[in-house]
Amino acid sequence: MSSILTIADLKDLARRRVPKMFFDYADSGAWTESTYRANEEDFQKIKFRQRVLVDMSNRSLESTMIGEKVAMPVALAPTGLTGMQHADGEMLAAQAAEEFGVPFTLSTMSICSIEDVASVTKKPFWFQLYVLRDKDFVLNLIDRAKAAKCSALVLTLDLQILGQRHKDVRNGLSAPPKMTLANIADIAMRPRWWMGMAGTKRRTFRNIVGHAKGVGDVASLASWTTEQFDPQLSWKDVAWIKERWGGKLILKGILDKEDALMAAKTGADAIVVSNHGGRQLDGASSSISMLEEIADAVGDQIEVHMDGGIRSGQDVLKALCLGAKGTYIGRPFLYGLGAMGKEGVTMALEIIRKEMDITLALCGKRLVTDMGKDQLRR
Ligand code: HOC
Repeated sequence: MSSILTIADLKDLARRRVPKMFFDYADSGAWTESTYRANEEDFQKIKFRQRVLVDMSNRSLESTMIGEKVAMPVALAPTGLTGMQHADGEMLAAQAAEEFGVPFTLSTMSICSIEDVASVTKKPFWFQLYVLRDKDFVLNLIDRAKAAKCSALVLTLDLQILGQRHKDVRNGLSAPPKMTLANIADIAMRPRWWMGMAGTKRRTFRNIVGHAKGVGDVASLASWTTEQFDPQLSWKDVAWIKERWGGKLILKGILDKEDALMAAKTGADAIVVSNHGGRQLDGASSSISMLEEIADAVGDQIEVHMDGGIRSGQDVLKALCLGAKGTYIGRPFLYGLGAMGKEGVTMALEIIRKEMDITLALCGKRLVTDMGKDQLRR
């Protein structure tokens, strides 16, 4: 579609095609959404240095994340309820990422299961883990990820209790949606969405079957989280999770230097500087504003990644300049998925790739791996 040039264009289309409750779920932040907004706005405060008359031929965006070769240092973030943006959403997004050459991360709170995604992909994907109180269930999830040959475990540290997202409460979020008159009217206007959903059996959380009792609407999602997630999760738990997993481990949800120093001591392979897309602690700093301090403190001990607020290839480059080895996009790929399924996810990745490539050239660089602090106007 030639009318789609930016992630914002995909967002507009997704808004029209995805039922309001699920579009809002992807798009919302906690409480006043100030951190959600800051994640995007703070990128705009960072300026590149424009350089001229340097060789800009043979450019490359290739890099590595936790030792894995990537077509560009942009992974698809773990996002809950992805299969509600579009039928079979996690399977389609994983296929798009695989074809593009970037990592896909499946959320514990996905609609499609680990096994569903493994059945439609050839290369390993990453699995994101939430730690429930029921440790046997957690061990089982880890073993399922191993059996599916996932190549990294992404342990989320910042959601043992759910940040309140007002839009979800007001919309009465549930997966699948309850068939109220308002929902029927809303869904009826989105034929692509409901025809897709009618054609799949994957309409609720398939990773947590057996623990899904009460997962119906957002009030119960919140109370379910409180009941099921372990509020005593501590640094000690990272050790047994790491041992059981035995593979590459990424700790996601670090926003403070002291926590970053603790994370580096665990022997994990990477941290993700993240505030959960502004969906947890409203009033926390934006991820990009914390990145440099954290990367300076631990970048020589552990690989540093970041997520939150990336809406363009330029944002990715700014994060790399400030010390990230890799980045994650959540909403940009969800907008693509909601707008056009797998093709939309590919389109989101293409948009970001093109923006990165042109910006790299205009900054006078050939290799994405050469982008550093010297490329920014401070
Ligand atoms: C049961 C609720 O990471 C988000 C996701 C998933 C959280 C689901 C927990 O919405 O931020």
